[in-house]
Amino acid sequence: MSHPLESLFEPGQLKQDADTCQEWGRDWTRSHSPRASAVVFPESVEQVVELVRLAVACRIALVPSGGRTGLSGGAVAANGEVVVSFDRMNRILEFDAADRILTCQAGVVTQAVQQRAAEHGLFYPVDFASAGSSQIGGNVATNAGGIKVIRYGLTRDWVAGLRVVSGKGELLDCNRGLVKNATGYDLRHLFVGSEGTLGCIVEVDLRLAPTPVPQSVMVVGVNRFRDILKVLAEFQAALAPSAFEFFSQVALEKVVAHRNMRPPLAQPTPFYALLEFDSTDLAAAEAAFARTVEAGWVSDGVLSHSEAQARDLWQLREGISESIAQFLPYKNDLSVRISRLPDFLDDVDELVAQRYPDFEVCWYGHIGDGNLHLNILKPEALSIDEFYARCAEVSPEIFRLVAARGGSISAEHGVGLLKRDYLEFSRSGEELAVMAALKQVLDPAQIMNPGKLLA
Ligand code: 2HG
Ligand code: ZN
Repeated sequence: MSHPLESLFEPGQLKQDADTCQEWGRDWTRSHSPRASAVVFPESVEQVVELVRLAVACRIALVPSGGRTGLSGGAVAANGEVVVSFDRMNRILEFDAADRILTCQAGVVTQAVQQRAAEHGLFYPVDFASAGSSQIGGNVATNAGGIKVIRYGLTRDWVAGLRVVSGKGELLDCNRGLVKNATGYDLRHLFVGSEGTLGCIVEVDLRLAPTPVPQSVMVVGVNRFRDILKVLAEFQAALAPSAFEFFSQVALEKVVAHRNMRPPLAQPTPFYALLEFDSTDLAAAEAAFARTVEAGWVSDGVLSHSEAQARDLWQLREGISESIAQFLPYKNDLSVRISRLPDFLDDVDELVAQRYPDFEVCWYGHIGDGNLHLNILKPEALSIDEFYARCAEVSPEIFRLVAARGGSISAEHGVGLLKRDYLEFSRSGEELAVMAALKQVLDPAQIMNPGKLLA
């Protein structure tokens, strides 16, 4: 069947078969069924410009799509949209040693950037479990965070420049890799985290960091939720961790079973904290560990003595999401300021125990950033629809707790389809109106990822 966009593409660059539409029409979420009408694979910036212009003229909705590892449905084409895949715009274009900037197309996989940085003796610090398939354009569109935010910040902090095609088909060259640029609104940051609703990110200039010294990893057992934050404070007073993660015993059991691993400590504890730090700070870390044991916060701990051991310990945290996927979890990705975490944790814990007495609840996350991943696992006996409906009933109650402490209902996974109708818990009416007005300027035909982020 011919397609209005066909004239722009070579054969094989536009696909309409059911398998492709199914595969490229969804991300890692499973709550919405994909219903893409076609998938296009542009190969150049010019093609993206032409594509957007024609889509505006024909009123065709577009869903920009990266590695499709998202967890909020931001890249799901559920309403007959055309998916714009960046899989074929996957070249690293340039490296400038003086600027320490790597320029790449949007479809470059995160791990390829990390590897190329290492080849130049430098370091790309944004990292997470899906780095092997997520793409830079998607990372920028969602301002991806991950496991080293406590030291290195989010994707936003490493974007030195962006080339984007707005929803009107204009090519915008934002910031051009400058360190200093006080010439008005920084449009680059408007596109970071815009989830494909303002245009397509086509090229990115990424800043690279100096390579850190080798890192050590420590996993400690913690009996009480609140004490995890005391442990964090103790270690932060002694050194600068590059990661401070936590997970619960439930989470540990799932990952250990799924990956066929041994538990890290001789005795199970309700919670675990995973720390990563410069191995040159080993003595300071050991002393801080001793103090946390003495204070009664930490029961036991294990330290990596090689890179392989460090990787194994990391698996205990990084493998959780994948290991619970089989339980079709209902996901929450919450954040509050660190200072408000202890009370917030108590509130959420109480609510969850009350409202989900019969569900298994799996806690983990980037506790050092104030970010909790709260996953509710589906009991086998319940249908997915029933399960999601029951969880959705509780969501506003959780989000009210988040709002009461000035937190965010989506710390790092984005809004997409899943969190869209709850955005008012984190953003004011005035803010939402400004966001809608900005979208109207950059995407007046409303063809860019409609229905995501904003209703
Ligand atoms: C992680 O931190 C990811 O492991 C996934 O952000 C979180 O699956 C999740 O809820
Ligand atoms: Zn995470």
